[in-house]
Amino acid sequence: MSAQAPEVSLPQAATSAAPAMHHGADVPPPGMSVDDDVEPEALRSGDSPAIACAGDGESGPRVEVLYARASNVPDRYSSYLASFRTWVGDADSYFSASAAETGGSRRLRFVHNASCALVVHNVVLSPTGDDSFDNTVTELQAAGYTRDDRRYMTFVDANILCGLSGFWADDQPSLENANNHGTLYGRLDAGCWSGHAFAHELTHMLGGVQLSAPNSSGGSHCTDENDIMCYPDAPNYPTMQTECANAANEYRLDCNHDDYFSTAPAAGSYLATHWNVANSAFLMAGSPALTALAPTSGPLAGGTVVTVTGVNFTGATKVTFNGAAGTSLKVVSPTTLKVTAPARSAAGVVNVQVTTSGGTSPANSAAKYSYAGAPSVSSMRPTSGRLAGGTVVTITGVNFTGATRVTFNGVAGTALTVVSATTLKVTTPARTTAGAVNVQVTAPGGRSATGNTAKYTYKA
Ligand SMILES: [Ca+2]
Ligand SMILES: [Ca+2]
Ligand SMILES: [Ca+2]
Ligand SMILES: [Ca+2]
Ligand SMILES: [Zn+2]
Ligand SMILES: [Zn+2]
Repeated sequence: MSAQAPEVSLPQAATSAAPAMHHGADVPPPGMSVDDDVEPEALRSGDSPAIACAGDGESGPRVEVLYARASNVPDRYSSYLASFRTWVGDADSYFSASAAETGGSRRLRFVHNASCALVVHNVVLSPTGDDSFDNTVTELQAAGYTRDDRRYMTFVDANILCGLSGFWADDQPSLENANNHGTLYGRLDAGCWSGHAFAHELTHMLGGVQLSAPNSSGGSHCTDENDIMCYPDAPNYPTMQTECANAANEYRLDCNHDDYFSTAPAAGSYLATHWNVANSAFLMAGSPALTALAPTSGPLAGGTVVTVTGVNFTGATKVTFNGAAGTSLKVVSPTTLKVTAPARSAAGVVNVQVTTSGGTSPANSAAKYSYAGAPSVSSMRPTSGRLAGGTVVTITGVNFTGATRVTFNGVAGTALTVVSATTLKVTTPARTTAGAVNVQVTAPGGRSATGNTAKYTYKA
């Protein structure tokens, strides 16, 4: 029996002016055929992928999963439910791993129950409801699966085709893109039930691969393998180019992240200027998280440019220091940003948090910034020494933690050792003329003032 299904028309979204796209049913991935049912796959212990919990499990744009069979076909819902959840979890993990390749994080947002388990509806079609994609869509619509913020993916218990799904030929980068809202339906038949086929059909329903993409196949797929969405499809049957040779890349979206999915497209690149599935409303950006700050402290006056390292910084809108927003925020990459610390009235350690559309980073030990009071020198011993230098002076005062420099009339001493917040040792530099000089300590809180308690005398 041929795997070829008749061409089908996809439902037109009445609210969109974009032209609808349709193509023939996808051919089965290697090792699968339309006629041979995939065996149930139990939830794998240990590495069983779980979908992400998202809010109430229902509101907003979501992927909604169904099992459907014709009324004259035996019900295999219960024997496959765990498998459906495993395959869908696999598909979600492919999105997540693909986002991580460019320093980002994306999870699919599903309809789930109160325990965060994937909801899989059990739908009975008429005896002809499984005969074609159009029939299935018509019956699902009649059954009320018509929310305009859904991607309905149905595991159909039939052997008519491999997979087929709706897709809009709309490559505009705006979030108003037709692929980002409205209702679309996808169908996976029993010979192709798998995480790979689920991710493939769902990616079509999220807008990949547009015909304008650099490596377009000419038929809503791509030519730069290995890739979930690339294969030599109709009508051109193009020659594939192996640009991502790793076999695992057959389970990743967009080899080289240049055609339909990148969490961090370069400015001016194709995906920065056309529809990018990574921006889909049906995906959740991971929350930002911090791993390091540099420097980790600065003066109460603020003004310190802090480099923040972590993940998921794309689109960061705010960086706060104990709740007060920093200024001059510049997102350098998904993993690095720069921000200028605001002023603060009291010394102390504060939490630094980054906010993006994916959430606000949690407070953690790597995200602490210390506001230091200005250092001040109250005494030193000895208070005098030779012109040749080399005298070890013990200086007493406050706010010495993190001190980097002690100067004698502007010339740095050597062998600086910060003993405590109130004590440091430094070796005097040489000097040519005798007399008293100012001693100043530079620490995160600034530079100590000059004064009578901060004088050192060079003796001839
Ligand atoms: Ca039938
Ligand atoms: Ca390429
Ligand atoms: Ca492929
Ligand atoms: Ca590509
Ligand atoms: Zn066609
Ligand atoms: Zn396809």
